Amino acid sequence: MVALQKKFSVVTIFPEMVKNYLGFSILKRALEKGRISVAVHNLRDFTTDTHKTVDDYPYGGGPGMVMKPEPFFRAVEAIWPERRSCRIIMLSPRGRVFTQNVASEIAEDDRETAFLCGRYEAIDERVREYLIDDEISIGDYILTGGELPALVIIDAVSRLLPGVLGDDQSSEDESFSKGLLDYPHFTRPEEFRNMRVPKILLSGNHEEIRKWRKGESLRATLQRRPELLSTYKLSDEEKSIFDKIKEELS
Ligand code: 4FN
Repeated sequence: MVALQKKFSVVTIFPEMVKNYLGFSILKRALEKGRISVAVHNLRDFTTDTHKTVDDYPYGGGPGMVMKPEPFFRAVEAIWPERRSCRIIMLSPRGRVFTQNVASEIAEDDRETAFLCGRYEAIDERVREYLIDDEISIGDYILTGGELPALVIIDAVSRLLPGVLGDDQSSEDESFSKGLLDYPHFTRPEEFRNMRVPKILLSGNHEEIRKWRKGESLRATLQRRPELLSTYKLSDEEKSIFDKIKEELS
């Protein structure tokens, strides 16, 4: 039997931060089953001075420290001497924004996926210019480092790989993987503090439930994230459900 493994690596000055997150739940299981592997490398192992220096003052002045280029170059050259076998991603607020489509693109890439994580104020520009294949941002906010973004991407990509999710947690069925927000979900009890579960969900009429959920997905998307609808291709059935929803709301 052949089970494919997706290889990730992370280069960071805080390897324990990354390893700890991977020790729980679905990613822990994926690692145990060998569906993914994550090699975490300490950037300080690739310094050459006795103090293991990874940062220095910015040329031109200004606040904060800049990560030196040498440790990143030495790490990449030592870990991936055969550069073509690896997709090196720099996590950075200047990168293209991470979406489900980017997650699929990485999941379908047969190469090992490596992440370079920054800390302090910035990474020396020569790393971006000469060392990386891809530059990705997880969104527009200020962070203290690239470790959480690397974990976000490992998480989103891993759950797309065959055998990582159980049969009852398929990655395809969820509305968002098709580009819409989710419909409302309910579980027992049927009545909780005077709040009832929508009657349709108790009816056992699977066709009506499917249509209700489609309508609720479209309603939530229209009200909360209308920009998602501009890239979503509505089927004929969805168009007619959507027209009714818009009429209700107007
Ligand atoms: N962030 C902004 C503008 C200028 C700087 C930052 C910022 C961590 C090393 C980068 C941030 C956000 C999403 C990596 C932010 C990401 C990072 C990310 C990141 C320390 C230098 C820094 C305009 C976005 C608010 C710090 C905007 N996805 N600098 O956060 O690494 O991957």
